Amino acid sequence: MSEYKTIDVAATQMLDKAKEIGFLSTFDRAKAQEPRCTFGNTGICCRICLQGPCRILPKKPGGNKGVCGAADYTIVARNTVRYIAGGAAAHSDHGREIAETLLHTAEGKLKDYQVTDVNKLMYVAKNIGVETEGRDANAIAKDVANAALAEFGRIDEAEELTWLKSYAPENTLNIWRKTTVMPSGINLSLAKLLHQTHVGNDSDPVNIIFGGLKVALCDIDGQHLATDLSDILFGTGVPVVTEANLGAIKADKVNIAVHGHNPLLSQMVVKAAKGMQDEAKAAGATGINLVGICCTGNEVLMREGVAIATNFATQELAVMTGAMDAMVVDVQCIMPSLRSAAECFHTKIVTTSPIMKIPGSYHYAFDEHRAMDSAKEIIRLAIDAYKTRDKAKVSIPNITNKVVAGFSLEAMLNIFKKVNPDNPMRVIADAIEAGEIKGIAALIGCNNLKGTHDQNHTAIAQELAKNDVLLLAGGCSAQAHALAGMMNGEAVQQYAGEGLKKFYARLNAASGLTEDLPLMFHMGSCVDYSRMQVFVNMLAAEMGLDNSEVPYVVSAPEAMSEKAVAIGSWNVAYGNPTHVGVIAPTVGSQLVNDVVTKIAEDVFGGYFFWEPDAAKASARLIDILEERNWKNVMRKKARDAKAAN
Ligand code: BF8
Ligand code: SF4
Repeated sequence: MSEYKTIDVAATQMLDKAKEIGFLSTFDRAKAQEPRCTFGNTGICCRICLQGPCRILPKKPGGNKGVCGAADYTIVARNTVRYIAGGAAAHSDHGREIAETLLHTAEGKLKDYQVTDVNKLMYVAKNIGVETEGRDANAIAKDVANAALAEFGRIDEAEELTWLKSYAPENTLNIWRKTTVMPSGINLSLAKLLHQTHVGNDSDPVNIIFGGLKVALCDIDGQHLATDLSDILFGTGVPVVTEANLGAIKADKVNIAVHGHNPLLSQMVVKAAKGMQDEAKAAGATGINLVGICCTGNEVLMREGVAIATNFATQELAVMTGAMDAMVVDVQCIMPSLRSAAECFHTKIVTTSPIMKIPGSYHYAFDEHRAMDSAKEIIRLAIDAYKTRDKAKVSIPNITNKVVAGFSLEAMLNIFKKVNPDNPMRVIADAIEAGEIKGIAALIGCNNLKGTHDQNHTAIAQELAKNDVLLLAGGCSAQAHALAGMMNGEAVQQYAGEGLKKFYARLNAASGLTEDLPLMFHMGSCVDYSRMQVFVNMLAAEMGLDNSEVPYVVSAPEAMSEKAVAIGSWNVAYGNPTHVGVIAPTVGSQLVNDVVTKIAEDVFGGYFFWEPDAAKASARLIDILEERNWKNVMRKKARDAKAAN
């Protein structure tokens, strides 16, 4: 057993190397932070005004409230929804940048981008009510981009968010309307929530949580339009075969990692690299090798088949190989410590966003007007760095695993269509109704070194698969499975239960793919989770169920970021039972904790549960699926009996 908190053998090797050279990684820093402050851990520390920090000290006279009189439930609720605000701001700002680029592309202002996926454009346009008949692609794209941009600035509260309204089932929309969590504008909702939680404002925890849910719905809206518009610009993922883990970094090549979330530049890097192999050869390498980290990695994996180097917790370890020539980062989940890791080697850290700079690293301000030129300049920087690489410092773990990925919803439906051409969703509905599979689990979220890196991701996936649960995956969770060799057809034979194996055998026989389907369908980056929700919406419609009755669960075993809190919250509002493998900082208020883990179910059908133990979490997830199935059978019996009378 490794002395480090990771199950990844390649990561362990690089942590040994880090130790040898005296680099203190995030694994050391996580240890140094223990023990954590109980006030912060349970959410009862308030720093919203300068009279703070105020902590809840129940036994001290006057200490059971903050200086202003805020009780534990107010403080916990405010802290929680401010996480949601951070997450929704990040996702939606990402979406807004893509929308601007699509608009400028459609207006003919950008030479390096074009509408790549016209089918997706038509599908989105129709869904959101943009006229397509007899119009050219750029005119339609312009309207779609403008509709996306309109989501941000809308201030008329009577108007609803377009993407949300166009994709959510009527029943769900009505719940949101009744509970007044249906948003109109993203910026407005975010500003209102920050206002609502200012010192001396709302102290009603339930009202604060509902304000938070409204912003969580802005989060999925921003995510959804980001995915749709990225697909339009760069293409919608189709199945790809590649590899994952640090062995994807190659000693004889110029290695460039793309890391972060936004595909606008990384797509250009992939494109530019294809034409620059000779420049790398002239520098003595055998070519250019691109690898991905975190969600930018997922974006270029889905669309271009770029290999995965590693995920969030182990990003510094890609530098520790000594063979990483440049790491190009955009936004979100980029550790500031990458720069110090790079100092041990020749690696160039290249930041590209005006809101994500690291002191001492290279900054190439990304400009959509000269995206390709920027990509080429960055690649040349990497080639120059390669020339200074110290071969004596190179040690790359000889570990890679086969990955089958690229399952956009469209790609999945295409496979189901091979089995049932007229009604692809019936394929899943039949398997559930026949009891062949128990239901569906979405495996999502980050790494969190409060636990062991990737341990719970993989353990929960294995247990669910054994119990015939069909798995969807995204974000760093998907990467955990890929790194561990579980994202391929062999893993189905190794881990799946008999029912799931039978289901896969049917799909494989029909799919027409050269590779067997993998144990989990990698649906993309975290910004792409609307793909999973649309899948559930379609399945609910096919099975004649409300969303909150579908045997579907969500699990984020190692959630870490504010974005994860926002994602979890909209999942709950959508009716999805949502597991989080970290004890959330809501436990400092029994009331708030009960609202999000119990009462939420009565209102939305979805709820959170916190469970750091993988075995217990898996057992509960399976119980939930079984209970939903049982209720659906009972409902059907009651309906049939009524019809017979
Ligand atoms: O958006 S899973 S650590 S990389 S936040 Fe970040 Fe979490 Fe990874 Fe992607 Ni998502
Ligand atoms: Fe303390 Fe109230 Fe200020 Fe929070 S808002 S820091 S509880 S005085």
